[in-house]
Amino acid sequence: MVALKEALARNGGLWIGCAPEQREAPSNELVMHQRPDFDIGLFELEPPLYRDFYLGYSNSVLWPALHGRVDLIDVKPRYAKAYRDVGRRLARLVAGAVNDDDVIWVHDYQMIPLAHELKALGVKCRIGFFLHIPMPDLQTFKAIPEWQDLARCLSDYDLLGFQTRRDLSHMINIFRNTLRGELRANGTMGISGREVALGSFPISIDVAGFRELAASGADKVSPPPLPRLIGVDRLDYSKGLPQRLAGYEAFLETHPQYRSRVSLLQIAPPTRDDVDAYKAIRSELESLSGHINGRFGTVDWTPVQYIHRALPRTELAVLYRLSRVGLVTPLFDGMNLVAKEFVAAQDERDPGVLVLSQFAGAAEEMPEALIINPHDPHDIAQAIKTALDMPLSERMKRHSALYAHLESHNVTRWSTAFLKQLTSVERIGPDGVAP
Ligand code: ADQ
Repeated sequence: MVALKEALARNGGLWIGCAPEQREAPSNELVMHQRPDFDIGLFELEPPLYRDFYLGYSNSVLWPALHGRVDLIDVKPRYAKAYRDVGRRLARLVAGAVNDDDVIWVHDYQMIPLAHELKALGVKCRIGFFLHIPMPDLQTFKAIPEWQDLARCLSDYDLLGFQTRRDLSHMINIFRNTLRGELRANGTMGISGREVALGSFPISIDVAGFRELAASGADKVSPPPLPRLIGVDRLDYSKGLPQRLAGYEAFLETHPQYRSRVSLLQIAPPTRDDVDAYKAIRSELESLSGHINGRFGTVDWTPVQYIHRALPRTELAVLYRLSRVGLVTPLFDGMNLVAKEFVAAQDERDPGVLVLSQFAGAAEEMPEALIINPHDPHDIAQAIKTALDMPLSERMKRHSALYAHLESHNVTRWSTAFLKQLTSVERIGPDGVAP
């Protein structure tokens, strides 16, 4: 979160986050770390509470539900309780660290109840929330047993930010139907006697910085022997990895002239390994890449190279730059920064082509990518073929349009736009009147 760190360093402020390690006897205070640019305050949780809050409610209920995978929701009353307990506990710690004229920017689905709990403690700051992952439609949202509580907690923020217009319209519909929210002409909603501002704020990257990282690193590396397709994703079921491999298999099957002429590099570091659904995706991917290599590979050619770990950023930037095709095929994704990194990393004199899922938030902003349906392997196969055959002039045209958009919509613009709107919201006390 380079942009947030920059914004904090610029304006002064405190970064509050969960401690990387849990303790049997957690501190009842924020554990402060003083730094020259901005201070950090960490909150600690005992291991069972952390498990139920983070692996449980956050990542076995909210993550699958908000990504439309209601079949993967694992409902346990103790998960929901831990989630609310953590919100209450964190609110007490935050309340002791802020003044009324501070603004608080809360990030992501793990922290939805925070504004509600802070306001219950009498905190009068302006509080904004940004959801990094999708907001699904009303019917999907209702699969979360606590959906009404969550909708109410969301309505306690002063400003709600989403990645896309798609997510924003889902939130508006949820508020309309569950809390009788009324949309005003200025885009705010009137809910239970107070005004909630909402907007779409597509997140981005440090575009020029990433381009520079890729360009300077690539000078020291020789290009791969074959045109390379690249995929870079946390190993998560929302990222459409099996579907991507099925698309690549369909491509090799229907275009035998490309066998031994391309390779696919898939980098997928482990994440949330303790959740069952993540163990399943790991073994599925290993077996699919083994299947493709067994079916098409030769003594001299391995069709799929699969790396199951994180790589340093510079190395990643260079790998993107030296790849002919970027494959970003999530089934559902808030934004997907890999799509933006791939474009930023390209050499504009000989750019690679981005193949992008219609269900990634990034697709709203990147129409010059080859947009595909990740559920259709033949669509992916066709896009791979189109990308590999695309003449230089068309690659340059598409890349320059994508790059120009990213350059003018970088991550600093994202954080500045959100904070500007949050600081302009009128401050309203918990009783609904301006203090
Ligand atoms: P993520 O689901 O983590 O983020 P994404 O936006 O693609 O998804 O970001 C992943 C980041 O991790 C990228 O910066 C990528 O470079 C890095 N990464 C992935 N694999 C890596 C590897 N092997 N080694 C090193 N780095 C690796 C959530 C939402 C997204 C949203 C972001 C930001 O799910 O939709 O775009 O937050 O809001």
